[in-house]
Amino acid sequence: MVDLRAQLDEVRARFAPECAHAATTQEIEALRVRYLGKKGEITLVLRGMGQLPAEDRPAAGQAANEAREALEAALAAREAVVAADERAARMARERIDVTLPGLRSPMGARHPLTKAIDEICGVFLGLGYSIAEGPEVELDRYNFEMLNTPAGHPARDTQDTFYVSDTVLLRTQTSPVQVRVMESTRPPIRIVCPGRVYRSDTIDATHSAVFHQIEGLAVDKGITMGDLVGSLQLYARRLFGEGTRIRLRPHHFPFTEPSAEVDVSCWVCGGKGCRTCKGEGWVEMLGAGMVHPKVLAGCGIDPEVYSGFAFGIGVERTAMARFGIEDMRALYENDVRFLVQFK
Ligand code: 2NM
Repeated sequence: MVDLRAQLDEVRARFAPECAHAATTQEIEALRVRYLGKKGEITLVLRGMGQLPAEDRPAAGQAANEAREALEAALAAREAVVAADERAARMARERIDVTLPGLRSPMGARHPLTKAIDEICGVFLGLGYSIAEGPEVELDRYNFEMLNTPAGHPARDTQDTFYVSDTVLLRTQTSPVQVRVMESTRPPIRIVCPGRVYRSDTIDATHSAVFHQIEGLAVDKGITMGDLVGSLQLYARRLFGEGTRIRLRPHHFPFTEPSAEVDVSCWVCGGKGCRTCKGEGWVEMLGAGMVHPKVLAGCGIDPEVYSGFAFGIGVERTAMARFGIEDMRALYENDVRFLVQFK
């Protein structure tokens, strides 16, 4: 009995410094196996119990249990310290600096053509107009026939127009949208029709086969050329500055009578003559006219009762003028270095 207790004390004495120096959870686990495992030191001492007299066994058992519990407690205490140290070391090692600046997504910008469309439409929305849209692949009937542009007219030539079939084409203007609205709506009508149009043009600094137009239309009783001039005057002032003037030169369009080309006084020099207006003092900006009675009648609107004016604005031309862009192709190349200049 005395012998067994001495053995246990000897084991505990060896265990104590080992436990105190165990530096990792693995080392602690190895100690646990070596001292408390199935073939561990304590277990080996307990094997000796069989040789003890029966009356000594309970006390010996109790001593062995005390030793086991003491070792367990020491291991658990050491494990808590080591695990805390390991955790602290790992936290330090895996530390993430959340104050580092992130990766910035560069801010995009609206395309200059979109900006021009929004600005132009905005002026007319402010005058009570609505926006109307329609198909880019159109019937020849809406694009030409109903706009008083009969077969044989030079505009209908395959040299100028992309045909999909004999009767279907890519619209060359957005006026077919206006025809569709006039067909389906009773006056008063006040609409602007922005959109993509197609012409079989050779591409250069001022021409593209795909470009954008905004056409406007006002139809009501008693609409006159004076309304046309006043509306376009207001439009020019809003877009190019309050001092801007307009002038009308007689022209011909099949769908309007009378028709005019409309110039805007140069927004750079104010009309004195400069590089932008090529010394003219005026820059050609749009086409306009009073809707031809045949066009109104074709859409079921009585030209004896109603009259209207219409106009067409080139979006590319306007964007180039407003933003000082010299080559139209820059609008289609989508070079970010160009586009970010119009934030
Ligand atoms: C222009 C010039 C003049 C125009 C005419 C019509 C319609 F449908 F009412 F007949 N829409 N757009 C028009 C008139 C377009 O573009 C240069």
